[in-house]
Amino acid sequence: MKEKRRFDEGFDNILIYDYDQAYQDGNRISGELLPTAGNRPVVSLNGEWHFCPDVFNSMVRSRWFEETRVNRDGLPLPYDFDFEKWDTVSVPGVWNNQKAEYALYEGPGIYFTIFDYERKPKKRVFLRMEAANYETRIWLNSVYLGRHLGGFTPFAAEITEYLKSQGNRLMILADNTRKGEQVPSVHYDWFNYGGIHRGVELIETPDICIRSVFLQLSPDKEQTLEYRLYLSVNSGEMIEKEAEIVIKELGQGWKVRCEKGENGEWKAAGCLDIDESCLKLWSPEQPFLYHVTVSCGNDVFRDTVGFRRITSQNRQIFLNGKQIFLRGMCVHEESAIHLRSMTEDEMEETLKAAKELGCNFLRLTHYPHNERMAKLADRMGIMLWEEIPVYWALEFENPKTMADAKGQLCELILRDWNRASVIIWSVGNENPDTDARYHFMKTLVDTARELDQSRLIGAACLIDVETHRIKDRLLSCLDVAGINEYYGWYLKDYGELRDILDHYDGEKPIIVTETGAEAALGIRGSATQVYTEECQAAIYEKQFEILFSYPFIRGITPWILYDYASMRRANVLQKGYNLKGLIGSDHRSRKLAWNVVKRAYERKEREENG
Ligand code: GCB
Repeated sequence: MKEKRRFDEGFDNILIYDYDQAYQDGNRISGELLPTAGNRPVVSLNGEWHFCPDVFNSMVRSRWFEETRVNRDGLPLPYDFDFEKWDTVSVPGVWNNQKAEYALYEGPGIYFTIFDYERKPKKRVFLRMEAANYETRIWLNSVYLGRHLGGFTPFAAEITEYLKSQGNRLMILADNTRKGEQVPSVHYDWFNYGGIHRGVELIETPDICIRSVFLQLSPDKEQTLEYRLYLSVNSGEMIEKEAEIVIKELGQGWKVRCEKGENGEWKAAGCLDIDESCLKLWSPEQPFLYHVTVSCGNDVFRDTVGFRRITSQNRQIFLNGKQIFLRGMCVHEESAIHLRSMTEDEMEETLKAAKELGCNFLRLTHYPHNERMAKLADRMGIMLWEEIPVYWALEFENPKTMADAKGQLCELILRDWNRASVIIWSVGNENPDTDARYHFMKTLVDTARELDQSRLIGAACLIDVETHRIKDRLLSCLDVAGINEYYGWYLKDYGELRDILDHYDGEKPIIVTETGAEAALGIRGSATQVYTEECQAAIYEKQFEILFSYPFIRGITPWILYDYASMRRANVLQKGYNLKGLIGSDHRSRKLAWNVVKRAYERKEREENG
């Protein structure tokens, strides 16, 4: 056989332009497989991994993953990699704060680890990643498993047939290059942190694996729970045709029948009768969670689920039939120390700060936050708005962009559809109302509705600042109208805001999804001097005075709880930070506006409760 030589096709791709093609299309690793771990015991792969920025895409271009060190005759070849000798970084973690050289790096980065695994007979093993930014490609023992797009949602790949008992070599290429076709695209107002910023784990299941489970009160039928159960079946013939759903605190269990759909997928879906008068409904005042166990064959999936109904009608929002007002704040996923790779303690601190401020609601902007956040919010009684990064200008006419956005939306919904705290799925933020964008967003709204009828669907829309009207066509498809407005800050005439609201003739309740102003911590002065704490506080006072006087405004989430990094903010005070936080980027120091919001929310809560 002809020996592969340097520059021969297939050995080294340095002379080929589209060397990457085989690793681009197809092989999509999606979040459908194990959107949550289902509380199964997992083997964590978190820890120190070897890392190397891959500035010239050598992992793929020069096929480093093959680890070729000798030729066919066993003679040593030169090689340019040293996976297990490279420096290490923490997984999970963003690479930006792990070494000074990585601080502003955007591009592909290679992660490498070695692990042993004690295989048990008849078990399947999955590699599950909670998120990595943005395009992730995985090789195990030199076998390419596929790629995933989207920086904030989980995905899993079955690795059963490639796994060895010792010395498994796992290579993950995480690439945070900003590209036009991506979601978000190239320009946004937050920091593009790189790396495997959430956990990596192995999950073992029997041949029949419960992929995901949806369980929630029927939005329109009383005394009824709706369930959907999706299976991944390894063997051709499935023996078990029944699954069991048990809700511990109700002392009730149901046997349900699994069927093979036309697409060959095993699933079960239907309704369960319950006595609703015995049910403790989930609410911020009573965040009660039930222990749910679902079993099929030998697989067991566990979850803690709160049951509640969220609806909107006649410009109002109702939780369990009771009219509510959403006292909220926007928040990015970024902590003072771990940046985007927040720890559970840091997430809990965020929720505690929101509660102290008087919030019952948070808008998790502008992308899916860590899966632990919604679990904590379930327990702590904070309602959530969850969003995908369909943000500012995107390639709305590009089918790849559509597929990517849809993929991220589905992965978020499958991951969190049992979280009672999540009351609104948002399909995006501030995109101008063009035909292409309308069709794009409408497809996302339809996708969300098809997957989940137990929540409201929203988006943060723009006001028409020329005509002073709220007329984004997308609003007709939504359950709640999110409106971003920065009167007092970017636009100065509060009269225009009143004009806009006086003429609102829509049927949907409005949530003011953004309003606010910047203030550099500790910079004091007069209320008319931009960037002073006084100026920010005065804008908040005025905004609350106006917004609270319109009864169809049923929620407010000002921008934003904490200052956060954004490279497009470079004046002498900002220094790479968006300073619209009520709290500084240290997550401790509060600005004057904190008290304005706290007082306003206390007053609002008293009013709403009569
Ligand atoms: C917006 C965006 C948000 C920005 C904010 C600002 O409208 O939705 O992501 O960061 O304005 O600070 O200007």
